[in-house]
Amino acid sequence: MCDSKHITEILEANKEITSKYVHATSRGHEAVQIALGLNLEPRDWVSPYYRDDSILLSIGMSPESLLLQVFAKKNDPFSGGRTYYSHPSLNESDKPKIIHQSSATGMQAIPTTGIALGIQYKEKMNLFAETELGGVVVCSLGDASCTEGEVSEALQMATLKQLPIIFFVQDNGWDISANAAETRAQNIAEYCKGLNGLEIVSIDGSDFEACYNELNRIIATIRSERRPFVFHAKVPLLGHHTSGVRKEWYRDDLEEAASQDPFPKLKKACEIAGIGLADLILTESNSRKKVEQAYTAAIAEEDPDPNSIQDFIFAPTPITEEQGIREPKGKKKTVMVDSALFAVREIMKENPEALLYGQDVGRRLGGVFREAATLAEHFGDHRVFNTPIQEAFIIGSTVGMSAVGLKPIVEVQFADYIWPGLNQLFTEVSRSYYLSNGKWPVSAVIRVPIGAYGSGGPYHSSSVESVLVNIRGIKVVYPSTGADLKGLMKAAFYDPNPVILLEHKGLYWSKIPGTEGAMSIEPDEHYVIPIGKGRTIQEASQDYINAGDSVGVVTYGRGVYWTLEASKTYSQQVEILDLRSLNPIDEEAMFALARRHGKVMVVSEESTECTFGLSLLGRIQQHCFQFLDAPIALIGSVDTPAIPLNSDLEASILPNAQKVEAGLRQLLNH
Ligand SMILES: Cc1ncc(C[n+]2csc(CCOP(=O)(O)OP(=O)(O)O)c2C)c(N)n1
Ligand SMILES: [Mg+2]
Repeated sequence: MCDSKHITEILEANKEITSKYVHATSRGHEAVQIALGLNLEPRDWVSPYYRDDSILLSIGMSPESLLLQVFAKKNDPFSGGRTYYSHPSLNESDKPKIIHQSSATGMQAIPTTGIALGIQYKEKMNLFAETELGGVVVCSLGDASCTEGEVSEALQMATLKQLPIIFFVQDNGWDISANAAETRAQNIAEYCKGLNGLEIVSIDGSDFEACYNELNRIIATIRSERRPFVFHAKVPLLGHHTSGVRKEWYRDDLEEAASQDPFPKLKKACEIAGIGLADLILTESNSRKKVEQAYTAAIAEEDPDPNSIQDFIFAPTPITEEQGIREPKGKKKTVMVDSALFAVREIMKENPEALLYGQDVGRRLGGVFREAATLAEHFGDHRVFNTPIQEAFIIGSTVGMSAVGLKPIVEVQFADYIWPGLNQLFTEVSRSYYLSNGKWPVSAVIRVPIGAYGSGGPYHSSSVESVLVNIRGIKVVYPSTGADLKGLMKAAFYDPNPVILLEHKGLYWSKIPGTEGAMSIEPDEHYVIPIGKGRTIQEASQDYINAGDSVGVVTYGRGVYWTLEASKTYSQQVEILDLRSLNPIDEEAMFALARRHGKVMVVSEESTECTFGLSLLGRIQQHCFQFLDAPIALIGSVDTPAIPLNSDLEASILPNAQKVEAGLRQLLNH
């Protein structure tokens, strides 16, 4: 507690220097944080938030290691200078583990509950070593963050599934400058009363001994009973909200807060317990010296190397080449949706760490497209299960699942409903590997049925790839055939990074005339396609190419079929490249195509404004300008906020073979 207090004091005394990078400290919250940290073991997991530096000290981090983060130094043990003070990520064998912690308040609740879900699964499947059994997960939250929607999703799941987790809430009554009276109708203990099966404990968080004993009891209970708790601690906030937001600007309760300072309370308790004053004074002065030395040492450390900025964007994947048999002999063609089903079945058979969850994927239905049919029967309800309507949980929980060594395959029911999960995808999933400086890649396969088909209407038809490819740190694939879907699904599974699999619903059964090509002979079980490799679907004849009378089309998804149909008129003149992966992208194949033909068309189902398709035009122009003989054409949907329901309206908005054909004609005539 001395170390923690002295860190706050030294940062404050040197604020001109230390507030170069924003930071917050635990001053006032120390007692309950240390009570927690001292009760945790290496088999446990904790997600501290930005005010939890006392948790970090009490699990064994040294003041110097923390101060390295204040100055964003190279040897900051959490992120190597990439993220702020007290935003930990830790994977050391002698301490509780910490997944990457973002700054977004409350957003750690879902990834952390994902850890607990993963632990429960591993216990059921006997996948744990003896020493890992009985681990407890702690999700630390500020009181104000508890009003956020995602926290409710996490509480719901933790309670529903009876997970071994503590929601550890430090209630200082403040949400920066907004107070409890204006931001909540009740505190978290009152709020959680309606959750059946969640035990709630409220406590004075400034009383170290009471907190220690209670947490000791709760943790022992969870180790044997495997069920969730809310631990609600009332605490005073004694320091500033952060280095940048100063308490004297708006706080009206400073005197009252000071009266609850846990530091003199602990000192008094020590005295009562018989620790001599001289010992206490010595402890304090030793701590002050230690923190001063740590401060001086940390400030003198090296900054990170600017050449390292591209380290840890993606973890290396073992799948770098196409392998296995794409078209085994003697097999009949299957529809695309079945290729996906067979791929998942093979994956789950081979890998006990694989599990599948999402809405309606469980036993009763097996997915609204029957894309997971029979999987629950095959593998059991613990491996294939329904979730509530919680896209944020579905996506964000993969962070925790992956951290405990599992390989989750999850599903968002329709691309139109990925938005509630987008926050987790951006804030947590995509940045975990980069901001933890390579400690926590997130291995997840996220299946997303996408695209317009058969009057799906405005909420079941959208294309969303432009938004997804803008999120760096995730891979995005968009296969157009069953064989590609199977090969890419396998590659996604063995990839240590998050991969979004966009699966066009109109291609699932090849019911749309002209999309029969999406059906394919099912590749064998070893078949994999490296992510980032396109495929030539159709070649042009060399004579036309030599005569400068050919076009190269770059497309993906349903665009492949519009282009195939349109190019019937110009047989031999049109080469089609199916990208298959949208991030990373096969630039090499795309640029070679542009150089070969000099005339290029991009076809996509999205609109032509501010889209991925438009960005392809930019890339090709940037790299192949001197080879181009005509402006690059872009065929996409008419630019509207949604796809209307009426079938004529839908058809008018979407590209089609005629539109592509007209574009090809124009290009060839240029
Ligand atoms: C999602 C999100 N919205 C807004 C912010 C800005 N912000 C940072 S701290 C904070 C208040 C959080 O209060 P609380 O959870 O009670 O924690 P405390 O700082 O009081 O310990 C806000 C609004 C943020 N970091 N994340
Ligand atoms: Mg607060």
